[in-house]
Amino acid sequence: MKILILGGFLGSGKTTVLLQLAEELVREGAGSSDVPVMIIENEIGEVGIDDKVLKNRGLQVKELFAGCACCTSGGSLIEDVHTIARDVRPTWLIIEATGVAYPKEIRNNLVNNCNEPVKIIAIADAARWQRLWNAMSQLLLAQLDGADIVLINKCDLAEPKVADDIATLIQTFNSAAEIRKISAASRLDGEVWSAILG
Ligand SMILES: Nc1nc2c(ncn2[C@@H]2O[C@H](COP(=O)(O)OP(=O)(O)OP(=O)(O)O)[C@@H](O)[C@H]2O)c(=O)[nH]1
Ligand SMILES: [Mg+2]
Repeated sequence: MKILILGGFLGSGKTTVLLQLAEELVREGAGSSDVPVMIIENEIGEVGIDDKVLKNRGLQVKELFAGCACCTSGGSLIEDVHTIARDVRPTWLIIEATGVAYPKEIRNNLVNNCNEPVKIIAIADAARWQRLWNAMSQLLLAQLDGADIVLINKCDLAEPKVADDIATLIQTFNSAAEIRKISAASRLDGEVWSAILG
């Protein structure tokens, strides 16, 4: 079971990416008897996953609404991950972090408590980057810290130069991260999936 943590500031596009990613994984896993993907949402209530949308397209996605999988204590998250690993063992487990979580801490919790590979996909919001940067640069950077992939999202709403500058800044901060400029509102191309899943 491979674990992906989807992190990034409130409203950056985590759920939008997640929906496309889940569909992609289901498509890839078609024909296999394994459950291709399970999803843990950090928040109950305003969850954007529309199970019916996916199922109406003939896709099977199991969902688990884990409630508050707090990134600092991590207790209920770890329990849920253990349960999923034991009872379902999907090929992929995707965890959408809350918009104020630190994905690196979630990964540390998982790595210390579960024996599964964990990757962080962090999403940056190109449309609101400058405004957020002016108000809370530390939080933005902390949310990108340790990310394996950074998706600079909403590039349809930003000047190309703005997206390039964000990419440069993030690469300086996190030199190991693979960075992709995307617009999750449109269909993402195969290269982005290869970067995430490869
Ligand atoms: N124009 C544009 N809008 C986008 C894009 N990606 C996401 N959005 C919109 O941005 C809003 C927030 O997207 P979500 O996917 O819900 O963001 P989130 O990070 O899951 O939000 P929280 O879970 O509340 O933190 C929604 O209205 C999306 O439709 C994009 O690439 N371009
Ligand atoms: Mg969301």
